[in-house]
Amino acid sequence: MKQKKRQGEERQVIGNGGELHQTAGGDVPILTTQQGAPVSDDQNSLKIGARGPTALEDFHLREKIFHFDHERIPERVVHARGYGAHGYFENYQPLSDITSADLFQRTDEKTPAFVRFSTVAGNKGSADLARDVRGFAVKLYTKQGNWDIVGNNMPVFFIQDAIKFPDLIHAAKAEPNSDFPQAQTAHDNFWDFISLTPESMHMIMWIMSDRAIPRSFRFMEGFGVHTFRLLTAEGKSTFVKFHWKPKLGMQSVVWNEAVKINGADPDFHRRDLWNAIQSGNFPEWELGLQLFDEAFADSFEFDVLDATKLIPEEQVPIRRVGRLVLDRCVDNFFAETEQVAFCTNNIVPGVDFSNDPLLQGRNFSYLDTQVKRLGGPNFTHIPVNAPKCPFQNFQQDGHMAMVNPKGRANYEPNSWGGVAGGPRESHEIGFKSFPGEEKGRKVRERSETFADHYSQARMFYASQTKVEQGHIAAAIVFELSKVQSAAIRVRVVSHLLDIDTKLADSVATGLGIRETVKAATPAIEPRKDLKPSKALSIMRNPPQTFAGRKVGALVTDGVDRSLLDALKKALQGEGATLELIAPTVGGVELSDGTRIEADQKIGGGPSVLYDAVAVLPSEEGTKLLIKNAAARDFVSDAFAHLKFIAYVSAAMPLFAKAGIAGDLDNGCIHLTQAKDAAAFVAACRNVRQWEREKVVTS
Ligand code: HDE
Repeated sequence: MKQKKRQGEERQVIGNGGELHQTAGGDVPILTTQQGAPVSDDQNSLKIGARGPTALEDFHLREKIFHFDHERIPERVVHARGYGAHGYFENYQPLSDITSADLFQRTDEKTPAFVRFSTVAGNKGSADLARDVRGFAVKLYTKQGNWDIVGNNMPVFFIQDAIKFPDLIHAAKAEPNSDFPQAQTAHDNFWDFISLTPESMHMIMWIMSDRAIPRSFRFMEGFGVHTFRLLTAEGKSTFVKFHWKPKLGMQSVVWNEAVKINGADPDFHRRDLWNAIQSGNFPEWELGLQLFDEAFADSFEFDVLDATKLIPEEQVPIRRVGRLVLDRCVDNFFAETEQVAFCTNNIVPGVDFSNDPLLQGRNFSYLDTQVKRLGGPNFTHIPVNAPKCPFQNFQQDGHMAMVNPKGRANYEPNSWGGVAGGPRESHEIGFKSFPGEEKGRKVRERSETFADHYSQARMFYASQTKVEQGHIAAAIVFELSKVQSAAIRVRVVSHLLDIDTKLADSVATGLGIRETVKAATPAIEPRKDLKPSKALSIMRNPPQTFAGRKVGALVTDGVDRSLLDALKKALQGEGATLELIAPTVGGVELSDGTRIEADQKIGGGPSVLYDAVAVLPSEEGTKLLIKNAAARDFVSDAFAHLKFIAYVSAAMPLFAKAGIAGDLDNGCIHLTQAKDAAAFVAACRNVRQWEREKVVTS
């Protein structure tokens, strides 16, 4: 069967669209220099005699090496590692009663979008499963300009004032003398800063929770974090917080799994996004708005301008207004994902900023950082950054100017009249800021309304299931166990005491702290009356589907064909996929004598790469597998990571050798006939067998 060409398999010739008049045979174009001169020999530089010196006039050699020398641009100072894709936002209903933003005015209107997901601390080549916040940056190419919602997968942030951002990031990244650890906050500098910055405590609960190790981008929520404004055509303002809700639900990995995925497939998240899009399973999120007015803002327990606080969905429900679909991978990573320039200051008529001091600082930072990264003021001309609506103004020249305006008028006012005079402002259509009244002394102060640092940290912790609370404690213990200074470890525990004494106790025990730790003195007494919010827990919002997930089947020669077919069919019906892991990638012979190729060799496809596993060897095959350490790890890790496991009787000796035969539980489903495959897939909807955690961590 002829395979459909996947994106990226075709090659496009760069150029001004002229005819390809010279070919190297068939459709193959002739190699040229950047100037278009055909190249006769790309294997040898020009020399004076075969063993002589290289001639300076070898313009092809010089151009090729010069260009190579300049291939790198500065990586992003934060969010260096990221992955992007194209798609669209589809608006459900006109929202003209709350905003005049053009993209929200018409039913079912699609607005092109580009999204980049990222980690924060690691460099461009770091691994995907770092414990970290994920960036969730969305560029919407609206008909009235580009609107960037540069958000994260957590609704709060570490700090309240932009002036602390360089300190936070310096502390979080590798220590400057040693340049390690890479992409990890488990080191002294980070926890030193955190332990001296109580405003970070709410975010610390998030970052130590399973939200910081998502299964992939497709299973994360996104948040605009700050409070923004929406404005109607009449100038009426409503405060808003932006949310992205994943269609497949939320899912995370467990920590031990994350550590192993980083070794087995450091590109796990980007590969997942790429594969999902390439296979036509387009990732999707709904845009949710939390809308509230000044009266609510005044009555809310915390300041809506404080980015270390969230507004519980139970207090201000989320209105879902449209969906974001990612349906196209990039053609070129550098041109699109690396060069995309998100700026919080890119907003459109109908949206406005709030006075959140973090947001105000960001509005300076993003524009500035793009000039550094992309080399000049014309980064807006790069295709991924250019608006898809007409744009015209009197800005000109500079490095790499691609679209200087034509004509004489390059200033305004001018008297050249009509089209020759160039564009003019429009009070009716143009962007208008909310005319809020501002007054006050010029001060360097933190508002008293920002002083509560523990109440919402407690609320977040209280909103988690016991299992999730256990993960938070374990993560803090893990990180602080890497911190060499005992004083820092104790200082962190002193803050935990203000959040939850049981949490503080379990961390202190996990760290082996024997002294009595005194609670840190809070700036104001933390509240104990905040109700837990169900929406904050991943486990309290189960996906109820196994769609978009992947099962790994460990197979050998002699694997039962009818079981394998039944499994494949059941997974297909659910919208999930199956990969085969075999002794060689060449594949195996099925019970009926047919051959089937494998996707992975044992060892190359460890069970951490799958959401659930099936262990389907023949009796003969099992005899080989029990001698193979990677095969034993495959099953013991799947068990330890609480995965659902389908198995055949023939696999029992492997389980015995891996030390789990006596522990098999409800999450381990015995496949004896084809219809058992459906029961396995139904069980997989729960994603993990959480009850097993007691057995594997005791
Ligand atoms: Fe960023 N941030 N940030 N940030 N941020 C950058 O801009 C900054 C903050 C976020 O995929 C930089 O283009 C300051 C909060 C994302 O390209 C830089 C402050 C949130 C991305 C910058 C913050 C974010 C960035 C580095 C404190 C969540 C990646 C490269 C005031 C709401 C965008 C770049 C992409 C990137 C500055 C805090 C999200 C240096 C000064 C809060 C998703 O400009």
